[in-house]
Amino acid sequence: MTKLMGVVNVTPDSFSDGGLYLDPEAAIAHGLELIAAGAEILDVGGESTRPGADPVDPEEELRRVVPVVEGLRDAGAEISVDTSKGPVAAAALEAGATIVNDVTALRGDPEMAPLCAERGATVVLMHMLGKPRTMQDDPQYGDVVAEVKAFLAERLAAAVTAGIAMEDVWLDPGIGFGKTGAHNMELLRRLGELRELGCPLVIGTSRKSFIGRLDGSGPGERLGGTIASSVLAAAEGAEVLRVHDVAELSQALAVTAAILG
Ligand code: PMM
Repeated sequence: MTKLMGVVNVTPDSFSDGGLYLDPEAAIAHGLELIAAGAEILDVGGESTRPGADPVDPEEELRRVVPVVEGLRDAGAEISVDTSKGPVAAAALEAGATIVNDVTALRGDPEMAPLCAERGATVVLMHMLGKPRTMQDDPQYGDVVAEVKAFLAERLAAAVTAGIAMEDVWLDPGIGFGKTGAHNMELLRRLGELRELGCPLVIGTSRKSFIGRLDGSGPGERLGGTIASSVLAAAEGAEVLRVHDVAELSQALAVTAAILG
């Protein structure tokens, strides 16, 4: 059964919800709503990874994330921290998170892999070509699926070498992270090839610009495209869908499961 990972962005500048939940009380209330709507995981993030975003100082990121993790730790969902910084992950794990969602796939901070190994955290390894600031400047691949798969296989091996159990690794092709619309479609169409790596797949299409490039919609107008892409990913075997609109996706998945059995 596919799980929903609800997005709790404690940032001023995320592309679809930046600034809405910067206050910890608002972020916690939002997280509770997402759990009530069917989220089994909450992904708490204090640094935007949108194209062109500026990096955030670790102290500021920690200050945003830790009170929210503390406020949600016993609310009925697993807590994931969306960070590539070891000190932020360490503090979030201390505060009750059990999953580290690292969009750099453990390349951003040499302390991250040993930390996750020592704490026995689940780790999400995501593919990204380049860095958020420049990743959408003309990304190029030969065969995008083969290259993303080879990258994820290499990062999985690096994680295992660092002492992280293979059972604790989830993989994510990083929809929108250094990819054109065509690259995103190709990855979503051929998810089966990524499943061959033997780890659960996390997919995040929620409100992303590949949807807007198809029909000109803005970030707040992409629910239909989010549902279509998420349902297809679930049907292809994605275990975790990272979404903003948990209630709507929960219904879509229930209907999908009822039909597919
Ligand atoms: N997308 C965003 C942020 N973090 N993490 C993973 N594992 N996969 C994603 O696709 C992903 C992510 C960008 O979305 P946001 O700015 O709305 O959080």
